[in-house]
Amino acid sequence: IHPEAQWFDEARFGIFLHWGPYSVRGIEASWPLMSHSSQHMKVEDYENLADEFNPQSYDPKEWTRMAKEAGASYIVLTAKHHDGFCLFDTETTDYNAVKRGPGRDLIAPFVEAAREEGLKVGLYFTTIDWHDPDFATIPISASIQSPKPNTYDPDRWWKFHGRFVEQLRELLTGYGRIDLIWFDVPGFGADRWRSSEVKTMMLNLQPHLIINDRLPGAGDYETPEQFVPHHPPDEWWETCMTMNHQWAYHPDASTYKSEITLLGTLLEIATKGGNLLLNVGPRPDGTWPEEAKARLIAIGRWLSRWGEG
Ligand code: FUL
Repeated sequence: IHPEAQWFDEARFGIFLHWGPYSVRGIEASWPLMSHSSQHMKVEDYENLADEFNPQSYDPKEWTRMAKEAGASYIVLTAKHHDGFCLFDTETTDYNAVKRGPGRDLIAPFVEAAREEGLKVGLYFTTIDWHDPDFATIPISASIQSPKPNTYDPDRWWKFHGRFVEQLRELLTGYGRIDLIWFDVPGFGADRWRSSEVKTMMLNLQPHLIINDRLPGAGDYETPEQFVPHHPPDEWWETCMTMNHQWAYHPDASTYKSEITLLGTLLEIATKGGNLLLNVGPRPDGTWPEEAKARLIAIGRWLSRWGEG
């Protein structure tokens, strides 16, 4: 581990953000593409949400100010979720924020704002890509079968993989310093992802970079999802958790956990030596739900009164 990656050891609290065209409908990120989803949408209808995604009130300085006020030390935004929509400008696909609805790169101002606020910057970047025409070649399991199933063809797989690597290169060269890449969905094993080569490339570009454990075989830390481990790992770990019942924005205020529950979770995790990556699903216009803001303010007040500083 690089000395400049040591911040993660004491990070304790980060804000996770799931935001994309799916936010327009208040549906879960990407999963409505699956036929078994109760929110199921046809691929074409789902992908057309990209044109309706028009975040007029997107103010990443306000986002990072709120994260700071909550007492967080890092912040992680979905650069690309499983639907394949890129919030950043990319040469690899037109299904991105510059070419579609927003008409601009949403990652650049986010990274800048976070850096200015003194937060460590993370980008969520999933391995699977249900938009890429060459990705959907391996039925890993019925639950993450692509909505556009194909039979496995190695040539096509490596074409997809080339774009996957290129997108990572774009993210690690176009936005200055990035502290963390948060991969998602480990599957197929390290060979299929050329994980060690990919990791080497990433560290050549940004030597201090931290990588979570969802790029098979390449991770610096473990990522329990939606629970606090009874017996926490000795090594670095981070629980990621929603405040309500889904990762993406949902208008229902009634499913939010209470302030005291969330604070209790944070304290339990801190006591066990881990970090909490607490999720907010911003609204499609770019603002944060009031319910989420109220909880973050309450956590921030408690931390500034009773926390270490
Ligand atoms: C999961 C994803 O499928 C969810 O949508 C979410 O991004 C969560 C953090 O990881 O595996």
